[in-house]
Amino acid sequence: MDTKALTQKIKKSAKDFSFSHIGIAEAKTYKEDYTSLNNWIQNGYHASMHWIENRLAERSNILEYYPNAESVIIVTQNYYTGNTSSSKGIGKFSNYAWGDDYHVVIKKKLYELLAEIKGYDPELDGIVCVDTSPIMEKAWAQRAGIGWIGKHTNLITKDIGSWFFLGSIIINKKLEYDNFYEQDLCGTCTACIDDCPTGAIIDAYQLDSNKCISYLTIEHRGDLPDEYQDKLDGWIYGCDICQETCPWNKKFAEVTNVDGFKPRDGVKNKSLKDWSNISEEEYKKIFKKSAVKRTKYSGLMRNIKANL
Ligand code: B12
Ligand code: SF4
Ligand code: SF4
Repeated sequence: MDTKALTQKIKKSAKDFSFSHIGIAEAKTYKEDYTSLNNWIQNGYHASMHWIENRLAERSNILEYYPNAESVIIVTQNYYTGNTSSSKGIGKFSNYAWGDDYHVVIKKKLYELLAEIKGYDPELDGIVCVDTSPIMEKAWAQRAGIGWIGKHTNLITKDIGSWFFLGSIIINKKLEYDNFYEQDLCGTCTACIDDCPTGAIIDAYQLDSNKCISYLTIEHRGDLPDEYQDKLDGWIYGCDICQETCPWNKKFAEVTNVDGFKPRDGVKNKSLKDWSNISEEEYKKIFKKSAVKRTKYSGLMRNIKANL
């Protein structure tokens, strides 16, 4: 099958798995990935996420990670459920964590997609990545023509805003490539920078994880630094403020077609006081196969206490 026909078949298959967007970029070394990631690490903006610096070489050069890589197929999966947890006294969870663990949901679809496209060419091989693989997913999505990286540092699309996850399949076959997304449609807006309660977006397109509530409530281990103890603003897992305030989401957000992302029983509208009384057993039951497991029971209890 020629490159054009293979590309078309892959795009058609991805659409059948009802991803919101699909784009394809050429897998090669982009020196700017090393420069931006290395600068970010040198400034200490990765905080205690040493797993980022440990795989700097692979993360900033796809050929170090997967030497046979020729093409990166990027998809987006909308997770917006239309729910927010904004009432006072309620424990707030980021939209993305209301339901089933997205790593599992998206990987399952991508493995099925990979199996299908392997059928188009006996020599085609590839790997599936969702979040945890050492690649810079937002940069690849911009190269694959899907959208632009906003000032809050998340990828935004013109049609549905930014409430989506990114996933990819790296394959060993050349395809036809989409054009880099050149436009930056943030314009003069600075809403995300202005509304971030901790000043974590230290400059446009620059996030200092040390100050970010998402980092503090999910990735940080041990006690919260003193200066952030009373700044969590009700968030007990993740933080959505910079996305909630973004005009692209206010105008264009669409509700997801994945039922599994909708809020589970017992997660929505629970007061901080009720959260503070849940046992480890209850925690395990409520968050079975949920991304919230990442912060562990002790981390969630720490976050709840800081908000009381
Ligand atoms: C580490 C990480 C975090 C860290 C650091 C965030 C960050 N900005 O990097 C923490 C824990 C804080 C975090 C939080 C969140 N994360 Co996160 N995270 C990642 C992860 C694993 C790596 C990101 C990375 O490489 N960072 C390194 C630095 C160098 O990149 P950077 O901030 O993007 O900054 C550079 C670029 O902006 C670059 N740049 C590139 N292009 C351009 C263009 C211009 C014009 C300019 C000026 C700069 C620029 O310059 C900057 C560095 O100098 C990715 C998954 C993956 N494998 O990629 C998910 C990922 C980025 N996270 C995701 C999500 C959903 C979130 C949260 C929304 C979750 C939540 N609600 O709590 C928050 C959002 C916080 C925020 N404002 O960014 C999604 C984003 C989807 C999307 N629409 O973009 C991803 C892609 C996971 C996934 N598979 O879906 N995350
Ligand atoms: S996730 Fe919250 S704390 Fe982090 S940059 Fe966005 S608004 Fe600020
Ligand atoms: S809030 Fe404004 S500046 Fe921030 S990402 Fe959205 S459009 Fe860009």
